[in-house]
Amino acid sequence: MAGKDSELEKGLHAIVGSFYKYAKGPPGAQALDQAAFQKLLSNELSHQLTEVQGTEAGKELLKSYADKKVVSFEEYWKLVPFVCQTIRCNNYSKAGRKPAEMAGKGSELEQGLHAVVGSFYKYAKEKGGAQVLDQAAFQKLLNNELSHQLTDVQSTEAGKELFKKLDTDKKQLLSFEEYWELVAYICQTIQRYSYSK
Ligand SMILES: [Ca+2]
Repeated sequence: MAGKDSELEKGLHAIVGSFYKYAKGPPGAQALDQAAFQKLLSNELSHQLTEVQGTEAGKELLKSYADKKVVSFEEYWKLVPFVCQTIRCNNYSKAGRKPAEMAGKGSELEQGLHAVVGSFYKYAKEKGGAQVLDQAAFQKLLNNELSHQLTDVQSTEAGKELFKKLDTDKKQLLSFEEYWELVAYICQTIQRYSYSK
């Protein structure tokens, strides 16, 4: 598959990679201690999580996500949707800022998170008061944004199968939450193949 990775593909790699950039420990059990977690917040999330840039606030945030004193990948993964939720509220709700205001700003991780959220809204249409993807829009997203990452679902038939799998409420439409399952699946795959050895 020729060509460069899409913003979405780069973003998915940045989300996984940003954890491993700061994590320490034996392969398969890397985690962020408090200092590493604080570095990640300060270096990679300074535009997005402005209120946790102080050490005390960072410590509180760590406590709310970490089971022990360190943040595992699984726990980091719970923080990611929280940040995406703030992006959705700030940039894609009717009262929110325009997405363009963030363009070009931020770390690779922040731009990646914006790409993950923005890619959904790029193809979504409003139906019944919510933004959703129908099958045709989803196929476009797969073909235009995920052609390097999901090579096996580039045909319409395979895309339809994936759509069915993700459409858990069987309404023939994908909500952001259903799209999120795909994001999680791709990030797990990236983690397994690129970082678990
Ligand atoms: Ca659905």
